[in-house]
Amino acid sequence: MIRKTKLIGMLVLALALGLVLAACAESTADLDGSYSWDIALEEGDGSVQHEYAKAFADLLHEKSDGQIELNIYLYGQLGDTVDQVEMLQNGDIEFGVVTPAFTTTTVPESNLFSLHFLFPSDPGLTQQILNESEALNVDLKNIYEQNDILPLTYWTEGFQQWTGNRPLRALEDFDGFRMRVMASPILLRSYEAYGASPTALDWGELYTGLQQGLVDGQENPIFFIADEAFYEVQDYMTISEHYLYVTTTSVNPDFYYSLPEDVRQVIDEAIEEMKEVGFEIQDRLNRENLSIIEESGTEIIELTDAEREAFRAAAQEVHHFYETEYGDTAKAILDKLKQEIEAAR
Ligand code: 6CS
Repeated sequence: MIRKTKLIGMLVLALALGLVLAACAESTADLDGSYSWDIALEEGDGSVQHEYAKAFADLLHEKSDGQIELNIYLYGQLGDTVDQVEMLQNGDIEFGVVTPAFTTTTVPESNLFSLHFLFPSDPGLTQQILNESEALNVDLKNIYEQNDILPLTYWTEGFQQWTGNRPLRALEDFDGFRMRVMASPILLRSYEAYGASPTALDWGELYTGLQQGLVDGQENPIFFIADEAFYEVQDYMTISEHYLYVTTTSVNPDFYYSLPEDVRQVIDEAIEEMKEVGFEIQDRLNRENLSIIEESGTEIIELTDAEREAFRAAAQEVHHFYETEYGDTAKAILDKLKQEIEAAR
């Protein structure tokens, strides 16, 4: 039989253990109310954005002790990439993974992400710059916010690579080449500078466009070329790494600022943790999917440093175009970002 003092001792121990466990669970917010929000993605099932959104939704759920639900809408379920930007601005959806190429009509300054050979060729270093840059996280963010888009974080989905119906190694190979790009004026300019005839097309029409010969080639990260099976209708892929695909996780600012502070804190913490998680997702999916393209019989071309250098040189006039075309603020943001990039190198 357990003696009374021993029983009291056990109760005290259980109570202390309970207190310790409660302290450990401190990172779970006890929110006053429950929330159901929508996030629109620009990509489909199993993509980098989809894996990112699932991990982000799980984090929000965990951190809020089940009180926050994030509903994921894949590309096409709500509209195309440009429609989704408008929906976010109007507050029809709370969150979006928004790639700057699709915001250039309202925020011309965001064209800077389409500049070729701007960021270092080390993705980890680039992610660090994206995390820390004042030009991006203060100056550009302010302009975005004035246009009803609040980027909470900038993150990369990996290097853009070229695919084509002919090998792409040198500027001459782009002569008259009908290149499909996202709807960003700077992307169009960049391929014009290489001598190509670029066209902006929504990616939902890209497979058919390549198949029917409406366009000759396109650029995207490896995971996307594999996911959307562009390799089936292309014979060559060039590991060109001419710029990193950068996107944002954005919110509607009115929605975000109307939330109680503890709810905003949950979002901010989840966004912070997603920086590393997102980087790992894109790294893994770009590495894993390369074999799908290789095994399809697509010829893979690696550019030498000298070959890349020719494109870097040709892209410089587009940097100057950005500086003169979009006004003093755009120029100031790019100048500051270039200084930050130099310091980080
Ligand atoms: O090329 C595009 O339009 C698409 N590419 C990626 C990697 N994500 C979404 C974007 O719309």
